[in-house]
Amino acid sequence: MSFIPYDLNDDKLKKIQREGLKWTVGHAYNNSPFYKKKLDHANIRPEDIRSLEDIEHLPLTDKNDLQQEYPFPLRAAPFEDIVRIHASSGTTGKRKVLCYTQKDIDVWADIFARCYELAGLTRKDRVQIAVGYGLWTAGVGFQAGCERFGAMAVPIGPANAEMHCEMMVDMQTTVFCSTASMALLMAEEIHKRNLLSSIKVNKIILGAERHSPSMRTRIKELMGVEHIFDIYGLTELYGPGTGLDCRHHNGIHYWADHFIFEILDPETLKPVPCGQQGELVVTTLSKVGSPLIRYRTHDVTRLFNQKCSCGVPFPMHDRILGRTDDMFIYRAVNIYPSQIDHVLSKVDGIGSEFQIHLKQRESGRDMMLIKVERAANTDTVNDMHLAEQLETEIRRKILVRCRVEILDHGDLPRTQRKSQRVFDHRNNSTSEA
Ligand code: DLL
Repeated sequence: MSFIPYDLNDDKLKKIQREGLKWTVGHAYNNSPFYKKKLDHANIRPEDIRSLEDIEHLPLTDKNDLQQEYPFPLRAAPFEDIVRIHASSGTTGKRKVLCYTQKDIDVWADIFARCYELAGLTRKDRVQIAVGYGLWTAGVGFQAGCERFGAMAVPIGPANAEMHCEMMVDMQTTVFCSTASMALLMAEEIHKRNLLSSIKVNKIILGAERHSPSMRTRIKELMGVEHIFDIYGLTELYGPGTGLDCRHHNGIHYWADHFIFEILDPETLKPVPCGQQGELVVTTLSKVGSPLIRYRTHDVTRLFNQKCSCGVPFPMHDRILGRTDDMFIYRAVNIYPSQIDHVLSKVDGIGSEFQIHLKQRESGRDMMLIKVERAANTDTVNDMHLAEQLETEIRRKILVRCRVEILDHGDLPRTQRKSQRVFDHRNNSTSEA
């Protein structure tokens, strides 16, 4: 049995999207006071949406809308039909709470099962789930998808490394699912404990945060796995499982029969040509509890128009390259942490972990300190040279001066959740930029 509809073609997909878009706008207009107000304000009635191109007339929705409409923003179904809520913490303000009907939960499990199928799992696989359960969508998403797919879930959550190692050996886990940070933590732990010959993990599925190629390489080396799959998702759009890269790793296939992905220029909010990077904006096609109409994810990526040789009839987007809102301004230059990461990952002799600290000198001038780990099993003799090399590269590529401090491998904290990369100590605030 396949969860991926291999007989889908472009015409069929377009038809599903057109019908789904019309349904969503009508459903939202008739059942959600929030959307009715928004659409009325934009002078749009559901019957105005006739083709896929009409999506551009629809107003955008943003995280502020969700926070202002707390506690049940976007709700478009009666409470007796809502069977669950999930929430994700906004960095500022109230949590974003999303409502799920039973149909939403079922669709989510089905599309998540497609992710496991695309990653090449079989029902004999044993899937160790190391992401959080509870209000966060992560744990329950991975688990429901696993059960729907028919593999065996080992639902541990973000427990300590000791317990994960023990269960990995005893259960003979074959697939490990976590955030990118947790995968690194576990890979290093397995290496430290010399457990490689006692474990059977052959695939890792990771997501929830941006991670660099060097981080993936390090995890692969230490865990001895052939494939690491990148899974994308966000609470507002069911949770994890909206797409995954196949074994060719050319991009993330996303389930375009359940949502439309657009890429907009974050400044002009106009669509960019296919292949150009911009902000991902999502519209759901069948979500009942909390439908999304042109919801701004603030994630930066691009859409690809080439087909993948894996034969999956779904389009692809690039890995998430960063977030429009994690940009910080340093000495009048706009910088994304991913730009720093990109420069670091081109230099030999350093590890994948880094932190960016922004401070203000007494003179009032900003300064940036980048803490980066030396590669594993390398010695300190090159530290000064490495730091100078990195400072020069950053000045050349990002056009700012900074100071680089080289730390021992393993000195930066490892987390089971998402790693914080930017520490802004200016104006006495330590915040994640
Ligand atoms: O992080 C859902 C998830 C859990 C996805 C586990 C994958 C694995 P939120 O907490 O709502 O939901 O955060 C969503 O995380 O907008 C991205 O900025 C980031 N993100 C999620 N997946 C990836 C990924 C979950 N594969 C936010 N690569 C999103 C890069 C990702 N960033």
